[in-house]
Amino acid sequence: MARKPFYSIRMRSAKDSTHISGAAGIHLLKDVSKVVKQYTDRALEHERGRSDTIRITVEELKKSPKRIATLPLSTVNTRTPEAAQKTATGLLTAVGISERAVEEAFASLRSGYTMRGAMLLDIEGVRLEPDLLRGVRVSRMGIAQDAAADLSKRLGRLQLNNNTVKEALVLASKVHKFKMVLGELCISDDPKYTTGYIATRTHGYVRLPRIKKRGFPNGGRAFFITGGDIMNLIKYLQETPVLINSITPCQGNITVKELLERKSRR
Ligand code: WAQ
Ligand code: MG
Repeated sequence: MARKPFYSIRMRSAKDSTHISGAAGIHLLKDVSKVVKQYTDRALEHERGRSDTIRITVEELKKSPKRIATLPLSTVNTRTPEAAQKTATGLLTAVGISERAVEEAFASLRSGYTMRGAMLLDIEGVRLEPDLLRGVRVSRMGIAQDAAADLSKRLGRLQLNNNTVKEALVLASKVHKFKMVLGELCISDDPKYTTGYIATRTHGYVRLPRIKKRGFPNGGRAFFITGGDIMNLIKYLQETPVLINSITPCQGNITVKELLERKSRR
């Protein structure tokens, strides 16, 4: 039983009541104050502006986190927002999500409003989240130290070893462990970060460069959901602690055709 306790650390920050930055992780006691400082610095030095309000929650986990592996990572070298949307649509419809739902998600994510959390859409594109303005924030996920070192090494070979990629992969890996989630679309809210991704259990985490134009300050996430208990899903996303403890392959550029040949692993 002498297992060391873990701590969930979450941060969100705002300026003039507009969301600036958010982050979450699971850490050992010895790293808590270091991480609190890192999160604080991030909120004060963000591309979107210096936060005037920063909320950080540190909480000891009462339950041991569920251990999972990452989704496999790859990149389709899309060159324009239109090409990225077309690729996203091809992959997401391959797992049973309707074209209309994908279109609806793109339209909402490209509108002038950035939500704090993710939208939930059924496969026809009907919005399911109880709070349509806030969305659902995934939290209580992190990566164990050994796995983080392994991931950094693999991403380093692809020149992708940065927090943005690592944190998005951790989040998507937690989300897609829950079988009601069929797919995800993500566009960063950072005006300089123009690479987004889609994720499915079949295709893994697929990066989509130039999904938005440089300088565009809005972004968001959409999770595509199939039948089941929505409140149970939301509880998992927000509350169940999940720790990445192993890394599956990370590769460079891949074609849509190669991805579509991957068999479903549901
Ligand atoms: N739970 C749910 N939704 C979230 C969360 C969360 N914990 N964090 C952010 N979002 C939503 C929110 O609407 C943000 O505006 C939006 O997602 C984008 O968040 O491999 O940086 O943190 O190179 O800006 C993709 C990386 C980066 C692609 C995504 O997202 C790659 C990114 P951001
Ligand atoms: Mg951001």
